[in-house]
Amino acid sequence: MATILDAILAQPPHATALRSPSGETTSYGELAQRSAGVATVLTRDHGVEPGDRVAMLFEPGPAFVATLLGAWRARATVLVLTHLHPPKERTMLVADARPRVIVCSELHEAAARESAGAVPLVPWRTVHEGEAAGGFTTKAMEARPAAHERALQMYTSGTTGKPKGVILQHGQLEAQLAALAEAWGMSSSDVLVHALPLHHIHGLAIAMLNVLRVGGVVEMHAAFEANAVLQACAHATVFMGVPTMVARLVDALDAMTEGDRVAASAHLRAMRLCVSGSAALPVSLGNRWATHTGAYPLERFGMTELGVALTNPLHGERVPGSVGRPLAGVLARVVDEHGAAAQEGELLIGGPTVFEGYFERPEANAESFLEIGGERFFRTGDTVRLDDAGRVRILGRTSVDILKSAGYKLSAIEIEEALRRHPSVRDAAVVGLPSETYGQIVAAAIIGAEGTTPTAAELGAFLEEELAPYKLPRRWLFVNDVPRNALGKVVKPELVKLFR
Ligand code: MLC
Ligand code: AMP
Repeated sequence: MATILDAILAQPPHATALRSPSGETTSYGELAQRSAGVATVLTRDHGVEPGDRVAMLFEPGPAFVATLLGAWRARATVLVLTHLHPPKERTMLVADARPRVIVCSELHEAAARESAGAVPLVPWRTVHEGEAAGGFTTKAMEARPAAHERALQMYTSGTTGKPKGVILQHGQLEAQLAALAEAWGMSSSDVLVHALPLHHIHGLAIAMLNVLRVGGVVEMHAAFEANAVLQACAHATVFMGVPTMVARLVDALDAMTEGDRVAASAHLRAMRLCVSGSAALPVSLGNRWATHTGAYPLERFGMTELGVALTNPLHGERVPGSVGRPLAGVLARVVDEHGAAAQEGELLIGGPTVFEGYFERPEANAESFLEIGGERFFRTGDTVRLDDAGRVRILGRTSVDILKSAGYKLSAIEIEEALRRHPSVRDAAVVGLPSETYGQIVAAAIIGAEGTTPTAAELGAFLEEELAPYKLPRRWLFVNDVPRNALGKVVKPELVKLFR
């Protein structure tokens, strides 16, 4: 089986792979050349062996992609770090993954150094110097990972305080992207406007690698900015985003002058595909988008552990509020609490797109998989309803401790544990409040330690050092106690009501 790396290296060398918003381009040939340099430096100068993990910290752009491909040419597993994390969070991921090296851009060298501990740093400029020094080794030019080798280790929040490393093998990634390419008609004529973060599967694989795999062009934005994205849509065929981005784009369209709006709408109508995923798309928002663009967004369901599993059709009826049907090769089952087939219950996914397992988490792995009819199924933790036509509607999560805010999956437990580390906090309970724009907004109820009067500003400033900005509570409540059941466990649905 060919891998995503084989597919990208097989593209015509002169074809454009990447474009910046200001129009600088990088060809597939340049990516091939640069990635061979990265592989040479990693294997020859830093002793990277097949199966090692390689971490990377870059801004979006050609060096990011060349490093990813170069690490794969060295047959390493890639862990993408982000500047959005505070040093503590990055350090925790590095400690968990124990990479052989961290490759970093000049911009993020100081941040990478701060999180590296004893792990050697490979600054991007030394990759240039190393390339120039010795030329490419045959090993770096010719080595290719096999389907069963590990491609990515991506971190996702769970129902424990610590994020888990999701291991995706090359074959699993290829199965995900091949099924997507077929369902969404991806081709080398596609030009993607890309403004998603790259440390999650949506931005990294579902959007960027999906287009590079078929030889299309990815226009990489450093961050999401609604007007810049709308402008870029004038010369693109595809946009993929989370519902919060769809909301920001629609707000920006509404705020335009009539003339600008007519022009922007015309560009959006000319695009062949706009995808919304990572969280539920409110139907009212999908309809606002359709009014401006002439088409309801194509909504699909995915997970770090699976890539995209279910999708509405490219052509044919897109049912608002539904995430559609399984992609080709994806096995979907719905089971009740006893594991029996049901119309409503937990969604299970099996087949070749399902990840290998969580990195060094035997307990989580034992709990997460079920065997049905000799097939391995992953328990998604999503409660769904199946309609008579085989379409799936997502009803919510099986655990109240998993939140989705702006498309990011968050663990209430992780945020509570961080809050409890503050000396003025005796206890904390975190819930998600419903929001049209963000899906859920993080809210924290705080029980202060004896003799203290913690404030939102003080706790917010403390948490900024502990957690990524998108995990920080936006609403606070200072209370003597929170609703609890007879066993003393917090009753979170009751707590949500206190924030109204
Ligand atoms: C931002 N704001 C929020 C918020 N995020 N308010 C409440 N809740 C949140 N989560 C507010 C800020 O307080 C600020 O308000 C304003 O929005 C701008 O803040 P920002 O920090 O500049 O936000 P921005 O960078 O614009 O972030 C929004 C975003 C970002 C949508 C671009 O959240 C994002 O990139 N999300 C994508 C996450 C993602 O890729 N998930 C995929 C996971 S994989 P004020 O008042 O100060 O202006 C997965 C699998 C699958 O799920 O299926 O795809
Ligand atoms: P993550 O762990 O960040 O990959 O998030 C995966 C989770 O995002 C899924 O388990 C769902 O809860 C949620 N999700 C993804 N796409 C959708 C969607 N279209 N509708 C509702 N929830 C979604």
